Amino acid sequence: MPQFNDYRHILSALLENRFIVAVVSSCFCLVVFFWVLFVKRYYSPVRTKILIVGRSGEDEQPGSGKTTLYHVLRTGKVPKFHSVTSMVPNEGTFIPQGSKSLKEMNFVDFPGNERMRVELEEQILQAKVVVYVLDLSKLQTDLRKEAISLFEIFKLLKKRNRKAIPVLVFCNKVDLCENVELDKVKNLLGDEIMKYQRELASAGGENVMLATNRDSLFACSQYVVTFESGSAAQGLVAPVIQFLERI
Ligand SMILES: Nc1nc2c(ncn2[C@@H]2O[C@H](COP(=O)(O)OP(=O)(O)O)[C@@H](O)[C@H]2O)c(=O)[nH]1
Ligand SMILES: [Mg+2]
Repeated sequence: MPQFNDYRHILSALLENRFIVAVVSSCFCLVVFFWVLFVKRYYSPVRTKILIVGRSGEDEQPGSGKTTLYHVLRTGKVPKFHSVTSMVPNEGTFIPQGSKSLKEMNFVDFPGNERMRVELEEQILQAKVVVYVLDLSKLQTDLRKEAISLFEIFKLLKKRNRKAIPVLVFCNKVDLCENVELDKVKNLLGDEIMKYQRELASAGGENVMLATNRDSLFACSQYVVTFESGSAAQGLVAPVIQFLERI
């Protein structure tokens, strides 16, 4: 059996060889470097990111209200700006106005433009919460488009393998609607997404089956979806704040 002294001799012989010392210390530096990167990515404050997503305006139609919601959360006031479909995310760290218990959070109002898909994927991987803003006043006419948009978000969320992320579907513009029944909205959207994924699968698309039924579509190991309603332009965003307070 080799004795302690033998190991000491081997070690001092190795340390005398500068090449070996250089290789070992480079490896050590590399390991530390990757470890720091890993810790930064998975445990940094970035994970307090509240990502606001949803469809943007198209063909002269207004967007769902993401930027309005962002401003109401930030300032407590309804913005007096003309809606422009942006290609740049709005980002800020603040305590949402109207909350007594929340700490500072990093909010990102992410434009729903198709061309920003790669960036959206990156944002979703880093998010702590996703708030999907849906224009309830156009749900009947835009049901398929909303279903596709939400399907794409769920697909990206499925790529996460950490703890389930809370997703809020904020049914916005209730001031333009009568008799809002959130269960009905959830069922309508759920059925349309299921229909869409079946169509994709029968057209030969790969990896498009998100879920086999509506329940597992809205709650799985990667995300859990809650539905709330309100009106950003009327300053009625308390359900969003209460949702953030619960998580
Ligand atoms: N009636 C009504 N209009 C809203 C509401 N929220 C936003 N809007 C309007 O919808 C338009 C698009 O809003 P915006 O926040 O720019 O949408 P985004 O493209 O999703 O960022 C603007 O004219 C807003 O004033 C709401 O709750 N009710
Ligand atoms: Mg916007």
